[in-house]
Amino acid sequence: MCYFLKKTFSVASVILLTMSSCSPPQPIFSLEEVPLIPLPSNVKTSDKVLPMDAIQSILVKDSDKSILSMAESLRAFWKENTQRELTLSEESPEVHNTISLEIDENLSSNDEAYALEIGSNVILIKGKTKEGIFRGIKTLEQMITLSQLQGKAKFSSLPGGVIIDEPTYGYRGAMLDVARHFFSVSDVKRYIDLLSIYKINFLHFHLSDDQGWRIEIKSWPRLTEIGGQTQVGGGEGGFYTQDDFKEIVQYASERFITIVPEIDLPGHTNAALASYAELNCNGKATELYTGIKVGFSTLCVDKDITYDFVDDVIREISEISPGPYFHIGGDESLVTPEEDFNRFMDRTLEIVKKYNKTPMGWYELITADIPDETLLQYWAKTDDFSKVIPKNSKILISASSYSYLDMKYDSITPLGLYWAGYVPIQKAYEWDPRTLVKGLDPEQIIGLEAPLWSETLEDFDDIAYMAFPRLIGHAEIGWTKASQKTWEDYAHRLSFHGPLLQALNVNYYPAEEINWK
Ligand code: TNX
Repeated sequence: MCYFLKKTFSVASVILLTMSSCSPPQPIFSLEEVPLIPLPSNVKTSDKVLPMDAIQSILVKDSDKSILSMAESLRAFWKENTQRELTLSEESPEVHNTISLEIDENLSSNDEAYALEIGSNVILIKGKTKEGIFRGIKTLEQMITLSQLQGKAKFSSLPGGVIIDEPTYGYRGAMLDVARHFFSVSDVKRYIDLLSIYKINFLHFHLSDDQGWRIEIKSWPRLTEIGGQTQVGGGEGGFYTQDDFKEIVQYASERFITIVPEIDLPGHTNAALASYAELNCNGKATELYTGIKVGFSTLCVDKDITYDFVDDVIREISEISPGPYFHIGGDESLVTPEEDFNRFMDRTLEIVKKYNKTPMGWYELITADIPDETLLQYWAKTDDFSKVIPKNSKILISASSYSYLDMKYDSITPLGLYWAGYVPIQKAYEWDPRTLVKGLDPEQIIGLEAPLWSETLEDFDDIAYMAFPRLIGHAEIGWTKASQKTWEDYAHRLSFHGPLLQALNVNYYPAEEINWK
C-alpha cells in the first residue's frame, strides 16, 4: 500500500528506502494524452498520479436510484478490470480513497455536462444531471480500458488532472434497420453497449419495411404472424414481442440512450400489405417480399381502415416508448401520388400528436403540412438536394454520402451498397453538420444520425464490420467542437481503439489508413 507508507517517510529513513521501491507507478498516458473518443472539450493534466489500489469505494451523495445503479455497474466494471472489489457508500464524512458521484447543477447549462477530476487518492465525477454523471463514468471507463490494453501487466495507475466536458449536439444518433434482416434482442443490446461507450444518445429503430414487420401489434396480430416471418434472401425473419421491446427500451435508458421507433409509411409497407388484404386498394393481400428493391408499395390512402391501422400501430408503440419522438418514415413513397401522400401524412401527423409524440420523418415529409416541431431527417446525397426545408423545422443530418454506415468503404468491401458512393473512414469523419448542406440554417440542426440499413447484413459480425470504426468518428462529430477536431489527431487516437474493439470481440473493419496499435 504505497500511498499509505508515503505518509510515514519523513520519520524513518528505513521506511523511506522501502518506499522508493514502491512509489506510485507512472501512468501509461498523461491525462492529455489518453486517446479518448470523443475528444473532451477541456483537459488539464496535473502532476498527481492515482494508484488504482488507492480506490476502495464508490460514494453516492444524492441517493438516487439511477445513480446507485450506475455506481453498481461501475463497481462491476472495476472488478472485471482491476480484480478489486469496491464498497458502495451513500455517506462519508471525508472524500478520499473513493470515486465520488454527484450532481452539480451549476456545472453548465448543458444537461450532459460533466467534470472528471483525478487526484492522488480520489476520483470525483460531477454531472449537471444524472446523464452527465453517466457520460463522465463512460470517460473514466474508456480511460481505464485504453490504459490497461496498452499497459498490459504494468497498468496500475491513472494520470491526475481534470476533464471538463459537454457535447456540441443534443441528438447524436444511430439507426438500425431490423426489417431487412432481423436481429435478436441480445444483438441489439450489444449494439447499445457499444453506442454507450462513445456517448451516442439516440437509437432509431427501423421496425417495418417491405421485407418484414418486426414489432408485435396486439390489435393486428397477423403483422408479425405473417409479415414478420421472412427477410431479405428468404430467411426466417422474426419480431420483437412488446415485452422484448420494453426490455430494449429499458436497457437503452439505463445507458441514457433514447429509443426512436419508426414505422415507415405509406410506402415501404409490403409486409403489412401481405398480412392484411384490406389495407390494399384492390382488397388483395400482396406476396411477401425478400428482394432489395425500394419504392413499389403503398398503403391505400382513401380507405378508413388504413387510418384505424395507423392509429392502432402508433398508439400501441407509443404506449411502450417513453422517448419524445415517433418516426413515421415517409421516404421513397414512389407509387403514392404526391397529393395522396400529403393527405395521408396530414392525417397521420394528427394521430402522432394525439398520442403526445413529436413527429419525426425522412425529409420527403416536407410536401405535407407539417407542424413546426416536426423533426426532419435529411438523408439525400448533399449535391442533389433542391427542396426547400421549412424555416421552423428541426433537422437531423444523415447525409447518405457521409453518414450511411451501409455504404461500402471501398470497391472491395464484401458487404454493403454503394449508391451514395464509397465512404472511407476519413470521409465519414471529416465533415461538419452545420456546413455540409448548403441552404440549411445551422440553427435548425439539432444533431446527426448514422443509419445502418441491413439489406446485406445478416449477423452481428456484419453489423460490426460496417459500423466500426465509422460510427466512432460519427460519435465524435456529434460531441466534439468542430474547431477542436483534426483528422490526424483523430486517426492517432482511433489507432488505440482497435485493441479496445478486439477485446470486446467486435468484428471491426481494420482500415489500412490507420496505424492500429
Ligand atoms: C435508401 S435512405 C433508403 C432505404 C434503403 C437504403 C439503402 C432512406 C430513407 N431509404 O430504404 O435501405 O437506401 O442504403
